[in-house]
Amino acid sequence: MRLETPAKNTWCPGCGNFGILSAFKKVVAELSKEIDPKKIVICSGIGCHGKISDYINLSSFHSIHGRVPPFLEGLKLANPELIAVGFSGDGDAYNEGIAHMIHAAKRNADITMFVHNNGVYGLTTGQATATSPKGFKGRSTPNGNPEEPLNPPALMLVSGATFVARAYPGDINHLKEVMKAAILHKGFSFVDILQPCVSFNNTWNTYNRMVKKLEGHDPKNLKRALNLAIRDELYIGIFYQVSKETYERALYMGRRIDDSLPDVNRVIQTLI
Ligand SMILES: Cc1ncc(C[n+]2csc(CCOP(=O)(O)OP(=O)(O)O)c2C)c(N)n1
Ligand code: SF4
Ligand SMILES: [Mg+2]
Repeated sequence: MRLETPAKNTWCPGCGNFGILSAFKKVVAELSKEIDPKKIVICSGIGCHGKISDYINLSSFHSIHGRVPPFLEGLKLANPELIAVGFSGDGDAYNEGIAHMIHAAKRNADITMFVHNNGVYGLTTGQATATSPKGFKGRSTPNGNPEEPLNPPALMLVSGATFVARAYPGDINHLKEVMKAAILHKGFSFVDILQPCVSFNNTWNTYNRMVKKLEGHDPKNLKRALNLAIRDELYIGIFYQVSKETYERALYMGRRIDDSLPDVNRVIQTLI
């Protein structure tokens, strides 16, 4: 299947989004050997990251700012057979839509969220977001950001996410493996992707120096996962992965007969 689209790519040369797109295309190509790609539905938020849905030939939606999780949750409830994959920005996921992220994690919705975390509102040209470092100078913080940044993996861990990882487009093969594992995970999977924005927050050199691949880590232990998330070293890999009943299963309370493609009306009937 051809994954390219005719859309002109308008990301800045050198943007970390290229690596994310490239890794995701590799994941889709690998999954297509086992899964019909027509079952993969992607949804992106508002921002530079959001253009990814124009650049890959899959069923796709461009949602409103911060609303990727509830969109995918609805999609998944209507048709649990679909594989629901979200792309969001740090402003999109950790500012505008943070409540949706927390509740999707809490209810273990069977969706995947990839967050292009560039620590800045990129499309609107450089305002500070929840993950901008303290002291960050941008359009909204000319004298330096007075706030400490949020820690997304730690937040998602305590919110109930059953798959939490960090990855980096400077290592596309590793990113591809993490993205694939996240998509294959049953339940809420979250990957914070350290995405350099060459125009407004160029972190390539810092990340190349600081990023360390996780080795020999047991992802079933929540306390160890939290310990990794709060450390100064930037570990990449799967911090946490456990199996737990998904929101969709719990909601249908076993009333659905099997996992085959449901007739939407029949599913709605089970809820009434
Ligand atoms: C409700 C709402 N608020 C604000 C905006 C303006 N807006 C458009 S893109 C954007 C920045 C997005 O930043 P981020 O989610 O980090 O994505 P990036 O551009 O960095 O990929 C903002 C604030 C909007 N479109 N909708
Ligand atoms: S502004 Fe930043 S995030 Fe947006 S395309 Fe350019 S480098 Fe990428
Ligand atoms: Mg951003």
